[in-house]
Amino acid sequence: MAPHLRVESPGVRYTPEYLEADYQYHNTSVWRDSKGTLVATPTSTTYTFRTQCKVPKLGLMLVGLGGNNGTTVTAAILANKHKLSWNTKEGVKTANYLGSITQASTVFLGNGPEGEVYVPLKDLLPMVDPDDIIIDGWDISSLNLADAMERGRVLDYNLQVQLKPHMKNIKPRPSIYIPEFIAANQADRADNVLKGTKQELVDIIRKDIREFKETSGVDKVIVLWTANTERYSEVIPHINGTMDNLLNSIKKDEREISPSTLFAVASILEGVTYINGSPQNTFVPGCTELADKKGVFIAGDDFKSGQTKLKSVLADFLVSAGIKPKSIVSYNHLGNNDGKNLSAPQTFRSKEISKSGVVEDMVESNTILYPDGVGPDHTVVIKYVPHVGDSKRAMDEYCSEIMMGGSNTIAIHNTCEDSLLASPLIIDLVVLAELCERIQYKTEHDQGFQRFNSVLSILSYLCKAPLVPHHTPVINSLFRQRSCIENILRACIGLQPNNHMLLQYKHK
Ligand code: NAI
Ligand code: DG6
Repeated sequence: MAPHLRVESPGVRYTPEYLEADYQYHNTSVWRDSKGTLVATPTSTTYTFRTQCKVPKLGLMLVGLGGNNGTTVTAAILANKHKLSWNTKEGVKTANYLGSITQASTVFLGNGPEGEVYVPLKDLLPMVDPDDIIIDGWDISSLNLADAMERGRVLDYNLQVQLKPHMKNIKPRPSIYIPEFIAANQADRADNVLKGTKQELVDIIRKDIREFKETSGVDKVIVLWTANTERYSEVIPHINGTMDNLLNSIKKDEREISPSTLFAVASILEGVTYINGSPQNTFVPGCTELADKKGVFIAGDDFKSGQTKLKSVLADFLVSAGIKPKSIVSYNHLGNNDGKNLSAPQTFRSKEISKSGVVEDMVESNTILYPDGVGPDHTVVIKYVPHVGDSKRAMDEYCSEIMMGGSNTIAIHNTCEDSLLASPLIIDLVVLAELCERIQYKTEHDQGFQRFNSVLSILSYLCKAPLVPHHTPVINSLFRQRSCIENILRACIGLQPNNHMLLQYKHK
């Protein structure tokens, strides 16, 4: 924790190694009695959270290192690390981490003589400083990172000039390339590919991870997929339905196993957290079982960075206000390589699924508006227009039914500088996933401490299609997702969630 924040409570204990906190988890159990009446019963469970305070030296291996997101997040970390500033036509710009909740957002801590006190989210618990992250990774394109940054056309020229010396010697490792899983138009950049059976490829990726860890001197590694969107893998029980079947299928060089699943398997077998920033179903059932059995974290899917992030706010606002969205049309065009790859039907379908699913939980939450559970008409359109490059244009229309037969239309134009919105999310995914690796908990019923579930649903805020453990609801509401992060971090320091009731002011 930051030196200027201390929790004084009988249930919070600071030791040189740990921050340990007792926490009363209050919940409400709801069931229906024989007459069909809903019965709500308050429950309370005592948890103890224990967080290792020593922040490790972290290595981040990006799959798709040479892409717009890969080069941009690398550039951002280096620019912040070296405290770079650069001239633009709007004046001097300075490196920052805007868009990152861990680096640029605050949380309401409590109130006192100074009134309401807000602190940086990163001050709640010891977290990795992104400036210190060492980056490596793979790409099917051999371009070094300075040239790849230039190819991406994301960052100001004067910044690129300063970064080139720091990036020109970063060369992506050769990667796994199976053309059928991405658009055919990606073939012209695939000059850096590995050859071999699927088992041999997994073994090479595992060796790469070990070699990076040894040569870089990092204490731990996280692998994150920010490579192209793949088509969905067919889930075939005897191929990928169980851990054993998946591992055997890899040994037998089965066709229906994607590069992203091979990277996930390699990472899990190396004991390193694997995060999926794209929409494809990397985590086939066998993969999630492997992660569970190995006790390795996985998270995803698909960074929630712009148009869909706004949708997860607007849909929540409308439905929770008792206003009934009847149609949502999300159109966007973009001109980067992501857009080029998404111009193929099979890869577009992966993205269409992740961009469409984000309103389902909100529709299900309100049976007054949607008694039959049928939500609004919902259409997603993505067009590839090279001219606009990484500056994605998103245009949305929300048509809703309001009181007494009225209607309301919200039309939005949202220019999303895609990689500059996704890069801070990559940082948050990695910083929070690493923090979760240092947290253990036990309840009053448990003998010993345990880690979180291998599926890190706490990272849902950062994902369009949150991966959650079995029997756990998918929450897409951005407010609820952020509250989950805040409240788990507060629990780790023995603080209750903010209830926003302001009772302390009611009796003055
Ligand atoms: P990009 O096309 O610029 O970068 C992808 C990189 O992956 C390319 O350099 C490509 O050569 C490489 N690649 C493709 N297959 C590979 C493989 N098997 N192994 C290693 N490298 C491989 O795309 P961008 O804009 O960086 O986006 C990356 C991913 O993030 C895409 O799947 C995109 O849909 C997803 N995403 C992007 C968001 C954003 O930019 N705001 C938000 C949400 C998701
Ligand atoms: C087309 O929408 C390109 C996609 O990669 C998106 O830009 C990306 O997934 C971000 O999506 P959103 O809807 O969160 O802005």
